[in-house]
Amino acid sequence: MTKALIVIDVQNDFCPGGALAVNEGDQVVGPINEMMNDYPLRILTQDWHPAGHSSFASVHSGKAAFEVTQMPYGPQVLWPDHCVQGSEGAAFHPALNTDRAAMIVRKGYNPAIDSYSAFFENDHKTPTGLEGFLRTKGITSLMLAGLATDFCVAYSALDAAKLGFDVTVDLAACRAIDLDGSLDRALEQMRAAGVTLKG
Ligand code: VGL
Ligand code: ZN
Repeated sequence: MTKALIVIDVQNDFCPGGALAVNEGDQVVGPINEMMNDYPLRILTQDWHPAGHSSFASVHSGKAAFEVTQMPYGPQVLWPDHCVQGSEGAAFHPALNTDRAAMIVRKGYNPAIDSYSAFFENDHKTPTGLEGFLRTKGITSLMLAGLATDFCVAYSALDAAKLGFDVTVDLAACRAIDLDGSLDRALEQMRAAGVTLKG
């Protein structure tokens, strides 16, 4: 078994003071830096939207942040503007150890489609390329941590399980947005998909 650590979206905008702050989001940095010692291969993901991205409430007239709208690929939560390419908010948390990463997967750069998962855009079809990277490296087992438990971490874990990887999410190294019960739903979906929930 060859294992890899996938660190999801530990970026300033998801930490306290950021544009889409997750409660205690910065608390994941310490545990994640520690976990890096236990995995020979480490991958970071970075939410990376162009200005005016279609997931931003600001581009949908009459819609407020955290409302849901219909997109061609299904329902989409509308977010405050966040993780705009090159902005300080899109940068990794300054205390995250990024030096040890083998790969950084950027996602959400297609203006028309959001991308929560590290593997596929929200159409569930367009690949990011991460699967190919992991397979060519012989990786079969994944540990996931980061932000946010109920969106990007959960979507990544569910796709990884569907692709046949052995998947664990370390909940002590994750924090959630928790919108209208989204955390409980995500935990239930991950359990049902055979994802191991640790902590
Ligand atoms: C995320 C909402 C919008 C996440 C990213 O990283 O969980 N959530 N973009
Ligand atoms: Zn985003």
